[in-house]
Amino acid sequence: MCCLTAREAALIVEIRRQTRYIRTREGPVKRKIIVDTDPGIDDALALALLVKSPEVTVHAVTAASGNLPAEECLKNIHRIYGFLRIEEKPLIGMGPDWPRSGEDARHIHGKDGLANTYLPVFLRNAAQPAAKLIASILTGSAEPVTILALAPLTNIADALDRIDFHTAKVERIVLMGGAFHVPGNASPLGEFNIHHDPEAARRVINSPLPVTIVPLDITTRLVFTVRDFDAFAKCRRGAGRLARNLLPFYLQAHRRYHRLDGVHLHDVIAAAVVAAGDLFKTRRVWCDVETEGEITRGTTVADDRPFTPREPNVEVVSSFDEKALKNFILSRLATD
Ligand SMILES: [Ca+2]
Repeated sequence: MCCLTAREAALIVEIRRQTRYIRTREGPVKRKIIVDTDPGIDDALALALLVKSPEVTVHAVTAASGNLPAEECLKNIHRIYGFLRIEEKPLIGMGPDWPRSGEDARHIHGKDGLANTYLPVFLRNAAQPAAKLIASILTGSAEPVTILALAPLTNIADALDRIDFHTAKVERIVLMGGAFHVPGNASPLGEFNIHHDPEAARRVINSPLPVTIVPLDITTRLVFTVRDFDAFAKCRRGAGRLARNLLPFYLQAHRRYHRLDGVHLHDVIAAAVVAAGDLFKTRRVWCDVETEGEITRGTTVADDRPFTPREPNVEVVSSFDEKALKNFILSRLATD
């Protein structure tokens, strides 16, 4: 540029700046997402998969009470982001710190929620109230936002109470929860996330927003075995190392409590629905949550009658390409 005038050089810099901008604008659109989560081993791997997925931008992560009280889940969010060495942190929120059902899932996820690894908490930034944070993002965002709910729906329901459905920028809510034609994992028919706060689940499912449900019927269809864990054998850091650290404990818990020689990565599959939707098929159905039953409180009911008078109110993931999905998940996680 030594032969150019200052004005010509400035013009070239401006053209290059605009060219970069245009390329960015013309590239694949990144989906902006909020993750509400209660880490949790499968939550941790879902977050790892999302930060390794160029299809999405994790704009905010909020902690919900579920597998552990929200304050401990918040600590685990910081542990996960610290372990993954993610410099660009999302906005962080935390919900009410009291499990409504009084039951946690430390027997599946470990006393610390992360396989008793007690990873260091590298950094803590102040958490905002989850419902308020979610509502402010949905209200103020220029582009549509996808909510990925990986925990009991307390925070999401409270956030929906704070927004105007006509103006809020919600692309859809993808929630891991419910069991329609398989046994529950928190009661005979109840799936943990719905069973933990049935009233919140009912409010979300019956909201006018688009809701996609990823039920146990789907997440238990894909089993990851020790042989699959070989994909992480050479990972020394990052997502693959996190998987190596967490999965042996998770496997033992599945052997002990589910009589399964492998693991179900429920929340990872829900994350894949957001990052790689082409791998899944869905069906429209009417669904609601039982909040009264003596034995069935916290269960999801779908009206699958061929001539039901009810209008569908949700989309339920109904099938997926098993081989492609497993390859997608393992390849995204098996990275440093
Ligand atoms: Ca979870």
